[in-house]
Order: sequence, then C-alpha cells, then structure tokens
Amino acid sequence: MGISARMPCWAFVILYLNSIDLASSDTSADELVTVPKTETLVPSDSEGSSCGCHSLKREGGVLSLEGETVPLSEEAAVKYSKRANDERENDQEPKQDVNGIDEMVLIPAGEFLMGTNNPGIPQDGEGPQRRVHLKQFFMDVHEVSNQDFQTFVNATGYVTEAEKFGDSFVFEGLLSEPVKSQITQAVAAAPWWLPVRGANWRHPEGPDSSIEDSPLLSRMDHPVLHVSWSDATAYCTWAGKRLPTEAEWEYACRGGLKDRLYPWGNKLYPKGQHYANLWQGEFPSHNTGEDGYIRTSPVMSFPANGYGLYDMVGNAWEWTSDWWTVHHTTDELHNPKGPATGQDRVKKGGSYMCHKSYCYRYRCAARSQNTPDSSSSNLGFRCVSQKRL
Ligand SMILES: *[C@@H]1O[C@H](CO)[C@@H](O)[C@H](O)[C@H]1NC(C)=O
Ligand SMILES: [Ca+2]
Ligand SMILES: [Ca+2]
Repeated sequence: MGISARMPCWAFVILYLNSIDLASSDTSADELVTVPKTETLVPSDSEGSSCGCHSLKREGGVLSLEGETVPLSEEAAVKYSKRANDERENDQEPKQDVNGIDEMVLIPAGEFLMGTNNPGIPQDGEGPQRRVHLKQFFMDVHEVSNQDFQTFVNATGYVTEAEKFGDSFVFEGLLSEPVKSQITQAVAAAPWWLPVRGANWRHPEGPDSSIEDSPLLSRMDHPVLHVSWSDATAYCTWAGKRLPTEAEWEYACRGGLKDRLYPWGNKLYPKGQHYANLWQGEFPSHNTGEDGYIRTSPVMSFPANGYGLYDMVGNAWEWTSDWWTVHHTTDELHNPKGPATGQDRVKKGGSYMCHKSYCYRYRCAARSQNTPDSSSSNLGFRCVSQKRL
C-alpha cells in the first residue's frame, strides 16, 4: 500500500481527534457524539453503514485496521470514552442440554433464494439473489457458549489465537478506565475498536474482566467471544462437527421463510417485541439496552426461528467456512462452499453492536468478513454436522 493511499485516512483521523479536542471544554458529552457520525469518520463507506468490524485483522501477528493504526493520546481516549448432518441416523435420540432442549436440530434438505436483489449494503456482495440447493444437515440451536468452549479447552488444553498473540479487539464502550488508560493506539476508521492486551475468551474486556466474575455475573451461558476462525474450526472438529457454509447458515437463518429480512419476518419489532439482541440508541455512544442487554445475552434469550434456532441474528457474529468474495454467480448451485481461496472468511448475523445507522447487518442476507486469525468482543460461532450428534 502506497503512502498516498494512506494519506486520506490519516487526515481524517487527525480531523477527528482535533475535533474532539476543540470541542472538549465547552460542549456537552452528547454533542460530542455527533462529531464522528459524519462521513469523515468512515470515508470508505458512503452509506455510513459500516461498523468497522470487517476491517479488524492481524498483520504479522499485530492487530491492525487495514494496516492502519493511529496514535491516540491518553487524553483523547479518556474524552472519547466518557461519552460513552447423515440422513440415515435421524432416528437417534437427540442430545439435550441441561434445560432439556435439543442441542442440534435438523435443517431439512431444500432449495432457497440466497442473497437479495434489494441489498441493504450493496458493497458487501449481498446480491444478486440466486437459487441454491442444500442437502439436509444438523445445526447447533445456539451459539457455542463459554461453558461449551470451556469443556473443549478442559478436554484438550487448546490455546486460542488471542491468547497466543496476547491481545484482541474490544469495543471501547465496554472497557474499564484502567484498561483504556493503557491503550495508546486506535483503529483509524472505527475508533470504538481498541486492541486490548490480555483480552481473550476468558477475559472478554481485558485482564480485569472475567466470564466467571461471580455466580450472579457469570457469563458461562453467553456466546464465547474472541475466537478466531481457526479456533472455531478447532472446536467444531473436536466436537465431530464443522463450521456451516455461508449457504447453510443463511438457509438456516431464514427458518423456512421466503424472501424475508429477518429469521422471523420483515418487521424488526413484531408486536413491539425484541426478537434479537441488537443495539438500541445511538451508535457508538449510547446503548439504551432496551432489549435487555448492552453486551451479549445468554444464548437462547430471544425467540427461536422456524427451525428452532436461536440468535441467528444478533448477540454474536458467527463464523462460516466460506472464503469471502463479493462476486457471485447467478447459476443455480448445489451445496456451494464459496471460493476455493481467499484472504478473509465470511461471518454472518451481526451482533449486539449492530444498529441500522452503522451496521445494518442483522439480516439473513447480510454478511461481513475478517481474516481467519482475527478475534473480537462480538464474534463467535456455532457448528453443523451431517449426522445428528
Ligand atoms: C473446566 O475445568 C475447571 C478447573 O478444573 C472447572 O472448574 C470447570 O468447571 C471445568 N469446566 C467445564 C465446563 O467442564
Ligand atoms: Ca442489546
Ligand atoms: Ca448470532
């Protein structure tokens, strides 16, 4: 990447940091929020609909945003934060979790229309709509939880990539002041993502946080976070399963409905009810938590879709096995597995951080991507199998 390509980004960041400094003394916290919500903050995205999450990646083991990091003065950091699947074995008894709920459900063979001709975010390659045929498979009814992941780690001694690298991306709004005060770099186009030393699945907001804080605050039933694509693949393989293809994931998300935006239909709040853990309020400064959660929720806190799958959209993003591309054939496909090679892997469903203004990706056709070694505080996964396990 040439210097000239980087220049605009640096310029935007300097503008952004300056505007915070200039506004600091005589502007209320709420007014500051409006500064980064202009196009200048997200210069590459004319829709203003990017959560910046697809840009999180490692380069040579170092967390970066499209190769760009910017010095963030402690002062600015503090000010910013203030406002802040086998057909023959179907008859086997399904395995149940502690609540007596089947851990995997059958997703019947069928055909569906993948993608959309009415893309919410065209540059993500949501279109064109295309006919896809799939064999039946079984899918985890919920995102892999911290409890599930701990069982795996206890059994295998597995060490995640975030633990090996020593850091992971955390949404700034969840960090404690002591952790924030030690961070000197922020990502240029998405300053709400901070690389945090010691953040990993056991410590989702860094060293002073834990999934097992206390019995009351335990997050053992929340989706595991800070897992890379490689970590997710290791878990599914250990469980005798695999990651879903993007086609399988999207077919499952649609829950048997045709041409609908969400797993439950076209209305975001049917009958005034929340059907997914998303973001209400102003992103990234104010999360009202109207749906009951400002970060992840226990898996299965919201209604299941037509196949009995929970949190297909919202809560945590979910890795799929496909490599990322935005170019798709309109040919009818059978059991597509995505491109043969690539740089990023596809993730689906959006997360508790998604708001229409910034990340309108809590739709079945929506998609985003990360490098396979990336991890963050809103990205998890679930597995599928050909046989019922
Ligand atoms: C994993 O091992 C730890 C330490 O022995 C134990 O406390 C925990 O309950 C185990 N977790 C699971 C899910 O088996
Ligand atoms: Ca929420
Ligand atoms: Ca999810």
